[in-house]
Amino acid sequence: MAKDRSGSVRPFLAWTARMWSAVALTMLVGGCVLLQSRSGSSSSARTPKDAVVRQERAECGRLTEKEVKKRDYLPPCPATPPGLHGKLKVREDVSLEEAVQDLADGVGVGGSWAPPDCVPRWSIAIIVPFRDRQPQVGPFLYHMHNFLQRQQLNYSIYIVEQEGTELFNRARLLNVGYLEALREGPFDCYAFHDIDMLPEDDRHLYHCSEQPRHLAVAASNHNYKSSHSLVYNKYFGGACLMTQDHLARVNGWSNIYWGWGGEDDDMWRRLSFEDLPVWRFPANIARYRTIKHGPQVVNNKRYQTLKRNTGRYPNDGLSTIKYIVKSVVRHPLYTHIAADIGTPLPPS
Ligand code: BGN
Repeated sequence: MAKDRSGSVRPFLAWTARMWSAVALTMLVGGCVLLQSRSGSSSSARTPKDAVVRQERAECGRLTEKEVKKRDYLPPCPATPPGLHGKLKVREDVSLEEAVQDLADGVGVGGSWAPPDCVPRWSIAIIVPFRDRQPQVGPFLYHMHNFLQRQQLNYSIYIVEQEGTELFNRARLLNVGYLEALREGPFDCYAFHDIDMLPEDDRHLYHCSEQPRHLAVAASNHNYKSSHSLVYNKYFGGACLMTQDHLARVNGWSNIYWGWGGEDDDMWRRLSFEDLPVWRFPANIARYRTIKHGPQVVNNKRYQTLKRNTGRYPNDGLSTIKYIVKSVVRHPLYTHIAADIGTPLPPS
């Protein structure tokens, strides 16, 4: 699927056409407030879900065919975005209201955006697993919208919240976010992004390539020690980028890690089994400020579970996840998906 667009892999015209259908689609889907309840597993509910999406598009569409055509005349965005700042200030004190006031005018309802004056090189879905972190929503959205817009990306932000009181299952939420975003895409690139990770340099370009990419190389919670050497080289947590093709090959994320830790190591293993080496930007650019938060409940079984991953991933992931989408609400700066993602299996 998505090839590196900086190369000459694809004929320019085909690329332009595909990119614009993605832009148009994102804008059409992003244009309304939607509250609904539907159930689904990744495989069984395909047809009814697609029918719902088609209906939403019909009801919420804002761009006329003529308007979409007009955008065909725009030039492609430059390979190096012209408005980058380099090192960024991170503001942890922005309220959601302030972020909305500052940014909502230019952003499509549901948190979608595309540069108005050029054809973006990449479309990207930002998928954020979430529970009990309300104070971090404002700083995250404020920072990320500014950051992604300066990179001239076509993006949509999805915050996926776990319903109920079970232990947090980050990886299931990532699978849900991916499958739901895919229905509105496809996007060239999927970012799996913790809400407390704020990039500190906008030369850290969010784009995909043939290899999966780890983003959160050096973070303040690890005193900016690079994961190449000082944290541990197989670190894949915090924030990463993958394509639809990568996700299909590894069957997405494991569903069986309840509580903190291990699910990112499991993904690393999946990628190694598929001979997909991970790449990273240098640590002086791939830097993140981590917003402080309370303690998390650790998954004490994570080492055990991880050891059992000796290739079991075809039977644990996107193909097997069962979940119920409780609501999808298009807020001014993000789409909120609330999901029932089930419970852990009782110990056998
Ligand atoms: C690791 C965790 C990761 C987590 C990072 C954050 C484990 C499993 C045993 C290897 N992994 O230790 O899940 O993202 O810390 O620093 O605990």
